[in-house]
Amino acid sequence: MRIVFVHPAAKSPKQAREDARRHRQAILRGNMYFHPFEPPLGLAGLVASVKAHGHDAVLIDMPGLGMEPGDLPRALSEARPDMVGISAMTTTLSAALAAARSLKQVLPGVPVVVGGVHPTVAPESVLADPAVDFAARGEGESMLMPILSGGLTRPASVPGLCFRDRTGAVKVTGKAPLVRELDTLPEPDYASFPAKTYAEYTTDLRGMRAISMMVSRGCPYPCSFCAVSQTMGSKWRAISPESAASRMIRLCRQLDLEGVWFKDSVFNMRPEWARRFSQSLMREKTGFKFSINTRVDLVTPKEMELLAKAGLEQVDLGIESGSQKTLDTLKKMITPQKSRQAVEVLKDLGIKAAGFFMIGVPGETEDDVKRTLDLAGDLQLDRVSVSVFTPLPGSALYERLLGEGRIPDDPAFFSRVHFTDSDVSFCEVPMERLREIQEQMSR
Ligand code: B12
Repeated sequence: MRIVFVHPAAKSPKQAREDARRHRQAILRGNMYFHPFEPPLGLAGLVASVKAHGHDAVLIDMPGLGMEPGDLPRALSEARPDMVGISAMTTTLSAALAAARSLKQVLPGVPVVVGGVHPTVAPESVLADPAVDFAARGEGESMLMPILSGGLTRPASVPGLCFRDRTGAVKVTGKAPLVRELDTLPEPDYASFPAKTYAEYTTDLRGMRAISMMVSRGCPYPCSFCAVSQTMGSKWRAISPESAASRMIRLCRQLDLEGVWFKDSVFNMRPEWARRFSQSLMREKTGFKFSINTRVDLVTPKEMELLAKAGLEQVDLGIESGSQKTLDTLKKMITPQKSRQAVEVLKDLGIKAAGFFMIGVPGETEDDVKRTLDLAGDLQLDRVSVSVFTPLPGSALYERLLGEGRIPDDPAFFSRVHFTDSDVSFCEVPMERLREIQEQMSR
């Protein structure tokens, strides 16, 4: 079987180029995420798994290739798929549906499966489009074996696969089981997308020629704005720390990188894992660097010192707010004081500190937002990302706002919402004012 995967682009190549140019100075000054551009690691993992099962797979990475939507039908027919698999986050849903329609124009008989975050949390909205044959809920690797052995003809036998029955009624099933041992999966196929293009972009974004890597899945924390526990589960699972170190080294050598950017939700969830990872890297003495995401309450001097010795260059922290009331709404289980301490620990060790902030959280007043502005100013971070709160399907705050009738009943809403470029306020502060403060913080 030959599967063609599509990573759809939320923006046209022209818009993406313009945004990249418009935001370049801000990015060089330390603003992350003005123009998110990152490799499709989930799909690259599925490509590797299909190949490991002895089948054939190709990835059409539209953002990475800068592909015009009008060129997709030809690319799809030239790729001669037996099945097309498209990935969709909430913000890329309309682009994913457009890709499904492109396929049906040229190869109407080829089945289309749409998977990823959005179908996992809202499968009905995906199957509402007649161009989509199946919506996949959960981790794709668990569905591949049954699909590759002909499961699309008996979809009820494939865990996580939602479909329409003979009467046209939508059948929604539970999520596919989570992969228990991540070490059993092959490494994502970095040759399936233009890795060098992404590495060049990261050079500006992080001052390091690097590419993203993920070594874990899942998160046990209850943050009310986040959807990760709904998609990847609330148990933290990781490949072995030794494999993480050796994969990192191999990738740096293959792609001629200075280091990697670990995109895991929480890199150092387990102290023992982080210790073994650091020791494995130090043993090899390669000098490659890395950066991680973590929580402020997981920044301890001893662990950070060890990671720094192994090459830790930058830590991205979920600081979010200077208002305790807002942190409680977000269920972050941290205090502004904890954030101050974490940044101090990093600065003392010479590790760069970056902070994610969020304004416009439901219930916020101008005073709450000002506290966030003041905290961001005090911390003197090396890099920041300032978002305006966006309700994400799959998160607890989304469910709450939906219950309160505050989510607009308009499917186009989700292609407009974007953390760094949003146009809807869910708090007491009007959008124009939030935008002003967002700009002030970013400066
Ligand atoms: C890296 C990342 C990005 C990257 C790249 C995303 C990409 N296209 O791959 C970038 C920076 C571009 C990005 C941007 C955004 N992101 Co983001 N991102 C992540 C992050 C940290 C990791 C994603 C990942 O690689 N996971 C690992 C792989 C293995 O999982 P996966 O890609 O979901 O794929 C698996 C399954 O979903 C499934 N699957 C996926 N596709 C398909 C297709 C088929 C056919 C099948 C069968 C299965 C399948 O199988 C895969 C393997 O198991 C997650 C959080 C997290 N820790 O997971 C947030 C996350 C996905 N992002 C999120 C959000 C909100 C955004 C933004 C909207 C934020 C913003 N700045 O405005 C933007 C969207 C921009 C856009 N252009 O649309 C949310 C999504 C919530 C939602 N309801 O959609 C998440 C869950 C974080 C959160 N806060 O809750 N993101």
